Amino acid sequence: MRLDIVTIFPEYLEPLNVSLVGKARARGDLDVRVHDLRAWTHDRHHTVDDTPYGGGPGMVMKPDPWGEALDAVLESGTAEGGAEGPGQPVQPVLVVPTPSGRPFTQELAVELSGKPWLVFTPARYEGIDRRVIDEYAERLDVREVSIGDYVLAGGEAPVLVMVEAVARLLPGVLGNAESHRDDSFAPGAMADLLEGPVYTKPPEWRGRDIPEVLVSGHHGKIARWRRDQALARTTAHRPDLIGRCGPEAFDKHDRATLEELGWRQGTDGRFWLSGEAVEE
Ligand code: JD2
Repeated sequence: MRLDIVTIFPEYLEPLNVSLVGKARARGDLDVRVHDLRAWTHDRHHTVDDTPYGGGPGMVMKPDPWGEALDAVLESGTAEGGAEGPGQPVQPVLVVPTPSGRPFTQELAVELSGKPWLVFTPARYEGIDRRVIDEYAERLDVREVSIGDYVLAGGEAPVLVMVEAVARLLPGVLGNAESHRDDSFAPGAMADLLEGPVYTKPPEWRGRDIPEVLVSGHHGKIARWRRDQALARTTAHRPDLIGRCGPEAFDKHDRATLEELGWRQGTDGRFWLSGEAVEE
């Protein structure tokens, strides 16, 4: 997979040299190219921003540097050949981080991990002149995405987040293809519950033991205990995930556990939280 990132802060993307993504690059499984947007400015001050039309606070990124940068990046890769076969023109998916984008989810990470080429445009200031997105949306698959409901100062941290989420799904990158099936939020994972606690050696630490069941060797009981822990944690931190599940997501023991956690089943089979069951 090829990734291009255009930014005024190339050094912000240094973490892409480390750990899972860094190793995937070193192996040649990932071709990451970081570009300095200011290379496509032509004035003495390498200006990338200007005041907003209509007034208001802050600055907006000028369309010209972005247009020249994106044209150059697209030009550099449109004859590489991908899933369509060798020599076929490959077009990237353009991923635009913005607080007003659609939520970046595990489902989108899975979809993007199947693409041969992604181009990211992390902006600063109040974002990029709208005409740039409209222009490339006529030629490319453009995804405006947000990594969560909080306001950052720019798109570089979201790019680090998204690249890590996508890269760990690439064949060979995690080392173990099985390892991501149970992820919280993986589509079709354990009914989309949060994961419960995990433990390792030593068996006693600062007077704290491991839950007995985990050393019992009883695989059925262990699976059931983990499921109950997942239901409890999801009730405490993300009750919305349980509320949105249909009744078929839960077996008889699940229903008993949910009832103990304060859930009641409505006439439509969905669960709702009665009273004050959420702790912490
Ligand atoms: C960004 C800014 C417009 C306010 C480029 C913020 C984001 N989940 C997320 N929160 N914030 C961002 C994000 C992404 C790109 C930019 N800013 C600052 N722009 C209004 C603040 C500029 C994502 N993804």
